Parts: sequence; structure tokens; C-alpha cells
Amino acid sequence: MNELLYSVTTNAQDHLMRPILTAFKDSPDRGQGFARDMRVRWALEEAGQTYDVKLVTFDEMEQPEYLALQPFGQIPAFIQGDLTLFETGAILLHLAETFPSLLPAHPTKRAQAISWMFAALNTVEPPIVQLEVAHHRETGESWYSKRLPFLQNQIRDVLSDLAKFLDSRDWLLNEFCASDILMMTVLRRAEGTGLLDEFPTLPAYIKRGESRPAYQRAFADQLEIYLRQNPKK
Ligand SMILES: N[C@@H](CCC(=O)N[C@@H](CS)C(=O)NCC(=O)O)C(=O)O
Repeated sequence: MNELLYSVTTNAQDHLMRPILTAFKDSPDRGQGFARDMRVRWALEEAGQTYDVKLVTFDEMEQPEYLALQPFGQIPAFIQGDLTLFETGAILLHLAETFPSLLPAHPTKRAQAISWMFAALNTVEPPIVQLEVAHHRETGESWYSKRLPFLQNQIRDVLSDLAKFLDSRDWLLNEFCASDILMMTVLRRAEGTGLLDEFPTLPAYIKRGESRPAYQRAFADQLEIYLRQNPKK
């Protein structure tokens, strides 16, 4: 694996052992913040936790050393001392349990926030990913154009319900928390589909998230890595 190439420093407390996050050395999203390390970076920035990033290539992600960290050969993996974690939901839940600012303090609201974390990953993300995969792998197939409306309608179904829920709220739990980090980064993955614009509540929600300084720091840091690897682009 690469040496540690990159270090992010925020100006807040560093009371935990500084975690390490893996991220693409050369991200296919060209640094637009769709790669899933963005969720973890954003949460760490909100918490004021400094961290390091270990950049990996696709080839390195298939090596036994990396698979010991992330059994599916994906980014991100999270390493903190003896603890290694994978799956962004698990990583965010771990961070939310560590940093009180990432979840509501009230036990009921906290439990509801965790429901929304699961909803982002189990209900909203799957149809978006299904369309992404079809777009990358099936556009040349004869059935693709027939299947497309079905895939789009699956996304519309969840977006419509989510938009109704968010209609009278700024954030999922009325106060910003880890659920919003997961939901917004999941929703951003649907930006290229044009479907979000059918539900104006959702682009407005994403914009609120993107205006947070912690989001902007996380976005700038991951973009800088892409630009370092691709100085002329
Ligand atoms: N469910 C996993 C998904 C991780 C994932 O799909 N990561 C992508 C980048 S955003 C990846 O590593 N793709 C490369 C691959 O699967 O080979 C999570 O939330 O951590």
C-alpha cells in the first residue's frame, strides 16, 4: 500500500488517536465528492477530529493487505489504533457514538436518527446505485431502454416519500446530525439523473448541507487529492 501521502488538519480537539481513512488515489468521480470517503471526511470535520488519508489504487484494493481492512476491496476503510472498520454506515455510527455532536442527545431522537442512517443506506441508496450500475454496465444492452423507466421510478418512489418528510424540516431530525450526512451524500449520487429536480425540497436540502463549513472543507480536501494526481485536468 501507499505510504501516508496526505494529512488533514482541523483546528479543533485531537482527543482520539488520529484515525486513518482510505480513499482513491485517482478517484473516478474526478474529485466531485461522490466517492464514499466523503461521508466519513464530512463527519470527521463536523466533529473537529483530525485525520490522515491513505490513498490506494484499484490494484492495491485487491491485495490481501487491503482486503484485511476492507474485505470487499472498496474504499473507505477506517483505521484507528487497533480498530479497523469498513462500511460507511458502521464508520459513521462509530463516530456518532464517539462524538456527541453527531447525534441528538435525547435517547428517542437518537434512536430515530439511527433509523434515518439506515434508511439512507438501505432504502434510498440501493435504487440509486442500481441505476448507476445499469448506466455503467448495461447501456449497450437491448433491454436497457425498456428497463430504464423502471429503475427511474424506483428512485422516484423513495425521493417522493423523502421529499414529503423533509417538506417542513431543514434536517431529518430538525437538528443537523449524522443521518443528514449519510442522506445528503447518498442523494448527491443521484444528481446526474435529473430526478432530484422533480422534488425541489431535495436540492434545497442538499444545498443546506453543502453550505456547512465542514462539508466544504471535506470537499476541498478530497478534490485537492484528485487535482494533485491530475494536475492538467
Ligand atoms: N457499502 C459500502 C460501499 C463502498 C463502495 O462501494 N465504495 C466504492 C467507492 S465509492 C468502491 O470502492 N468501489 C470500487 C470497487 O467496488 O471496486 C460502504 O458504504 O462503505
